[in-house]
Amino acid sequence: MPLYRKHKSSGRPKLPRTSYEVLNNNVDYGTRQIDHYPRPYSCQVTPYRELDFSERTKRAAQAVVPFLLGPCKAIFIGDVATGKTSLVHRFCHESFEGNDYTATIGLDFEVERFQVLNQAYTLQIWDTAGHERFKCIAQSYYRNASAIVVVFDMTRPDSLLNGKRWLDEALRLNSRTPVLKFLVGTKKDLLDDQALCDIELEAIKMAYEINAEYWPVSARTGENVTKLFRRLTALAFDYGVQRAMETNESLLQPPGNSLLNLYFLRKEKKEKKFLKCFNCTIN
Ligand SMILES: Nc1nc2c(ncn2[C@@H]2O[C@H](COP(=O)(O)OP(=O)(O)O)[C@@H](O)[C@H]2O)c(=O)[nH]1
Ligand SMILES: [Mg+2]
Repeated sequence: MPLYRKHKSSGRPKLPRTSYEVLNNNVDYGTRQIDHYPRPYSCQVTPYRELDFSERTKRAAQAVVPFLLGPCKAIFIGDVATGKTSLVHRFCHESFEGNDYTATIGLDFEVERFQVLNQAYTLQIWDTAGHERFKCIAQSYYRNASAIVVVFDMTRPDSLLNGKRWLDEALRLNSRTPVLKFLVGTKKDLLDDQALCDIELEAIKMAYEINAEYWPVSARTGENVTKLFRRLTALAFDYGVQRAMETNESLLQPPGNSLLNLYFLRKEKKEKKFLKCFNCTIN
């Protein structure tokens, strides 16, 4: 039974997303619109220390012509039954199915559309079973990921240790740089304060070791789930725009123009206009 309701309930909402009304718990369901840089769970446990979108990203997003930034591919990895599918399901469908999940067969992906700084941006969320027998799909699963989310079950410390192995494998098969890394502990609702403290100490150590941003979440209650996804999307957008500008990738519609070109073109136009006016006043 969801603890909130959408303002509009007919079918899956289209862009721009409707906002969500929190009814009786303290979970921020947020929207798919991101205007400010979302905060990390802890400023101490993140390698991504920026407090705001980069100036370049902000200027680019103000471009009048909407630009086409490739989607963010976020892959979720970790031991079986750590809660990957539940986490993705909670974010995409705003519900928790309890024990009704069957292990994901092969892989599955969801697409979520965001508006970041008023630019359309797509998040592809790839979820896999993590069974060794699906290793043959691993290559295409890991390839070209902009974000890697290592998921562990906070009630099972062994799944935290295995997380490093999963990440090494993903980094070996994914040559894209930079890649954003998150370490996400699930099932927070099952832990008392002491158990949470104990596992968080280990998780924080691991997060430093693998250079990842740490988040404890619960798919059951929804705690921190939307915050995590909004943070991931904003970071991926920011890094994606900067990467595109550095590599002069084509971002604009119609294809063939680069974001940088747009700036130079607009700057040139402005300068020409200014010259004209200047001439007018002289004449
Ligand atoms: N209490 C609790 N159970 C969870 C949570 N997330 C997942 N589970 C349960 O953990 C089991 C495995 O979850 P699933 O999402 O299938 O794991 P996956 O194999 O990593 O995709 C299921 O029985 C879920 O109901 C959570 O946040 N809290
Ligand atoms: Mg699964």
